[in-house]
Amino acid sequence: MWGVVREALMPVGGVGCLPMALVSQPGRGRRRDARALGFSLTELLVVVGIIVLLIGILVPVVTGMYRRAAESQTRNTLSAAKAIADEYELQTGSAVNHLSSVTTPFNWNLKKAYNNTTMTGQAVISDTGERFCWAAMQVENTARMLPALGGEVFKDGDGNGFMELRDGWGHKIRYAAMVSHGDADGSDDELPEYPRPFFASAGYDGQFGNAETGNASQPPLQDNLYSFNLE
Ligand SMILES: [Ca+2]
Ligand SMILES: [Ca+2]
Repeated sequence: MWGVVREALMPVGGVGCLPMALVSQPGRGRRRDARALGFSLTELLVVVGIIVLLIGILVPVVTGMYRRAAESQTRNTLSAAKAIADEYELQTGSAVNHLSSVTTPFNWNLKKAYNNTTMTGQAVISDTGERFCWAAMQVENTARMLPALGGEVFKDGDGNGFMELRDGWGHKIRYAAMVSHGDADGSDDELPEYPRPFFASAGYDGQFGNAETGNASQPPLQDNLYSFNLE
């Protein structure tokens, strides 16, 4: 290979400073003409190798940049959500209980999701993040704060009629709070215990681990993000 490169780069032989092409050398001229028609296999392999090397370097860099941006956006959302939860508690005297079932007539959330189409009936909110959003939309101050997070964060991404918060990867953000029997996370045992209401993102993998059982088959907890890390 180096022989090929050296021959291509070295000043060509010939008379004085005249290039080889201008000097009559019938045999070598034919060989160069043939090579000038295209790349040799060796040259192609070198080019392909360089491209593969560049992809190998660039893909992790771009992936890392995307992940850091998503994490940054998620931390901002978690922090903002925590501020909204604090404001809710200030206004109402208690945190949103994430375990109580909320049965409500189809409401603002549903109208918002379905372009103000009027619907009737009852719906039960089972998702903790949707329950928080629904409760916070009933209080004047927090009802203004949630939409201010933007349409990519505060949305009804699953189209079930209830708004939720989404993290930087588009996954639902969970909500947990202390309940009367003293269990911080109740039945949501993939969320850690914590004495104050908090929000949680499952991170880039979109999965929570199992904090209480330590089940080895569950994904690790390390990439999850919690609002209480920000305090
Ligand atoms: Ca929803
Ligand atoms: Ca995770």
